[in-house]
Amino acid sequence: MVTGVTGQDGSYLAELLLSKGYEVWGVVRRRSSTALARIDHLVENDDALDSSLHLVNGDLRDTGSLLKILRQVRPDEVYNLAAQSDVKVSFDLPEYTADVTGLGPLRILEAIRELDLPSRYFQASSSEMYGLVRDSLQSEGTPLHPRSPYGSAKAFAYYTTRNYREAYGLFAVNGIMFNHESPRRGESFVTRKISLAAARIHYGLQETLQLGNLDARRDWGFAGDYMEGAWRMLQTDHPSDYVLATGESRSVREFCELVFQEIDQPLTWRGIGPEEVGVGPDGRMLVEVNPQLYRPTEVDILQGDASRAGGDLDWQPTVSFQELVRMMVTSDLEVAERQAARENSPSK
Ligand code: NAP
Ligand code: G4F
Repeated sequence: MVTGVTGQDGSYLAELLLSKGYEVWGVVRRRSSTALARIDHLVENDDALDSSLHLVNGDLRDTGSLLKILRQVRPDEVYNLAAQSDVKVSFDLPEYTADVTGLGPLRILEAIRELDLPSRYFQASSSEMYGLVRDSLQSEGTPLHPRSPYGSAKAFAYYTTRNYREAYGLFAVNGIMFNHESPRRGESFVTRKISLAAARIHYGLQETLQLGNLDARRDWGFAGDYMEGAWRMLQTDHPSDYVLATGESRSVREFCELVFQEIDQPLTWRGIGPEEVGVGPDGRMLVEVNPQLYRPTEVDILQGDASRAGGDLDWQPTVSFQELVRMMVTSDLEVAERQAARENSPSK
């Protein structure tokens, strides 16, 4: 059972599980329009695979739906990837975020316990919980200091997962995942926002890119690698929590620089703080800072130590930072090319 199957991670995890011959039950919440873009290829290929993907209606805010699915499916493994996962949005929707991202996991764990299922449970925990970081490299033992309603909700879910393991003996684990990206990343997250904007600028569809804090640093890896790690965590003999990270930290500014290099528009930075802009080789302003995109409290730097996952799970990231940037820009150039073709089509 995979919650959040329509999200970035859910699509990679569903692919991985199907390739291993699993029968996958993906939980989908009700939308007024389809939200299946990321898994369309899996649904369509259903017949071509030995295993299969079933989609069921459910919502992390609705205990009854979770109980019904768990009772019907009796899954061997539950991957809880669903969340209101946007940190900035969590400041605007704190109660909603606490409900989905914090209480949602509790509802699933309580249902597993209530139904007395032997299901193994994976919780998508987040490096955002470290917040105001206490160690230069964050590992499983680093104290938590959340800096957003999202981080606080994830911390509640993290402790709840541990408590259900200790109190009731459930096989319940936290993957403490640092930022991971891909061409399927949601467009509001900074990496995808940059790669898509650069591609659109390349095709003349957009003039400039507005960003918030350019100095924030993140440990960015490839989403597919992190879902391999999630799967490995449920195949161990003893349930335990693991950090998944690359160990490298880069700034938003560095990410921007590499992306614009990929489209042959190397940036030069001018000005400081809210006045800072990034200009292209011909002096055109391509990037500008918009202070409205700053957060009330920021997580300045994240850099993870995944050596425990390396030792116990034999897990390593396989995609470098440069490869990740190239992968995202290549994909978004194709997206923007299609958008440009539509803009220029005579029928428009
Ligand atoms: P994502 O693309 O935002 O996907 C979130 C998924 O949750 C979507 O399928 C969404 O459905 C679903 N969802 C949201 N609210 C729901 C609700 N009330 N009931 C049921 N489903 C709901 O996130 P992601 O990047 O794949 O991340 C997956 C998980 O890992 C999340 O829990 C996230 O917080 C966590 N995480 C992510 C990262 C990262 O860097 N990506 C790092 C650490 C932890 P719709 O498609 O209908 O919106
Ligand atoms: O891409 P972001 O929105 O990701 P953030 O806040 O690190 O959260 C992501 O990673 C977490 C793991 O650490 C996940 F748990 C969470 O679900 C999500 O996937 O922002 C990254 C950084 C921030 O410091 C932000 O202030 O980029 C900075 N930033 C600068 N300009 C921007 C922008 N972020 C966004 N989204 N949009 C901007 O224009």
